[in-house]
Amino acid sequence: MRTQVCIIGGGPSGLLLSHLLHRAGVDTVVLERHSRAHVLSRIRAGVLEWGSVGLLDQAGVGARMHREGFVHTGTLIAARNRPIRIDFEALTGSRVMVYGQTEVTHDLYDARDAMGGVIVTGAEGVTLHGLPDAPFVTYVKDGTEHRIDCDYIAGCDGFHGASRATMPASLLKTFEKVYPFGWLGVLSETPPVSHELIYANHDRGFALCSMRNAHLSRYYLQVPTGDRVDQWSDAAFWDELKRRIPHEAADTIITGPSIEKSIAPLRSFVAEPMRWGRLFLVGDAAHIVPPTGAKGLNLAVSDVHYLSRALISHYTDNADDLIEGYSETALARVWKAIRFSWSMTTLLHRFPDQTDFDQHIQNSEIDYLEHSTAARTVLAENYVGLPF
Ligand code: RFL
Ligand code: PHB
Repeated sequence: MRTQVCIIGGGPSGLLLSHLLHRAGVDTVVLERHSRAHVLSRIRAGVLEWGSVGLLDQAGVGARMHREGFVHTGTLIAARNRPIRIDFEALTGSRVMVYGQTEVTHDLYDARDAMGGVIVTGAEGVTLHGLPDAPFVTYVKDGTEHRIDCDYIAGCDGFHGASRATMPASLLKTFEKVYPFGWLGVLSETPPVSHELIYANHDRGFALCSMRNAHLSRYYLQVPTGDRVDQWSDAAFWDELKRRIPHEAADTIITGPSIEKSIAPLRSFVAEPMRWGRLFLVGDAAHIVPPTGAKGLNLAVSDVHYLSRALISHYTDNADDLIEGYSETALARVWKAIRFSWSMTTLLHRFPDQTDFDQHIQNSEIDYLEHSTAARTVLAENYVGLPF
């Protein structure tokens, strides 16, 4: 088989890249290790920056998002039982869209199907060859080995994928910070406790109230590294959540059985560069952020913006300057989101080694946020998303 761009990974970044390229007349094949049902069962991101909304619209996949998603013009940061409203609309003129990653991925699979896009699911043993100059990819499907010759490879295969691992260690520089806690997430078929997200800083640890729709809520608790899901009964989860969120929310929250419960570790990670000859890294394959800033999926989307633009310029105008600049351009935006996600995480969590001094700094930062429009503007501008 031959294609122009072989895309490894059928998550949101791989599918969106494939769709944007196909609409511009560039041929792609997507290789996904898992089944479609598996990819669609992963409960992950919930918040889209307005720039991500725009790119999904541009790709022609925004109709259901605008019908079923929720536009949020602000969010609440609560500490010591006092919610501070960050008014995105007033502070930045922008907003965010609450629409689950599962739904985005669903819409992208439907759009790929409608255009006859080639997505190979259940592709095992995906291996990249011939880099940096003459790439081809091999994989095994149903016991048979296949080979795809291509001009370029887009590594959209997440943190544990094959693409980054193929880059020479002598070229790759990585930066990492592992946080000493994780997030325990619960999805429940209950109405959300608040019509805006609540990020709660509490002596017992961080908590987040989020949502998927009017009947589906998503909640998170900071838990120590090493905690297991089976240590957390539903009752224990709700009790702890109620202790950490503002009293008014705790008094009115509707609880119910969890339909999904999982623990995610928190880390910041960046791999540089994001290009090796004809291989590009995109999304979680190149960088990870702690979820506190709601940036992971949005960074994957902004990488896709830069890369699709570069590849379309190569195929339509024979110009390679955007390809040459891809890594530098994408990384400049990535590091700003890495910084913001780190600062939100530091502002809102309890660290095991936090001293009284550290605690005073955190308290005064929150105090500053409450009383300074400038501080709230900085937070809002980053949360709704810096421009592409
Ligand atoms: P994905 O989604 O991991 O997709 C990669 C795909 O590649 C496949 N794959 C392979 N295929 C073939 N061969 C191989 N060798 C392969 N190895 C892997 C995988 O099966 C998979 O289908 O990466 P992508 O597309 O870059 O998308 C990134 C986002 O998924 C991620 O950044 C977000 O989910 C992060 N995230 C959030 N981001 C936000 O923008 N806002 C949020 O509110 C938000 N909340 C979250 C989050 C992530 C979380 N967890 C669990 C990690 C909340 C949580 C709890
Ligand atoms: C979510 O709804 O899953 C979510 C929302 C905001 C975050 C992280 C996760 O910062």
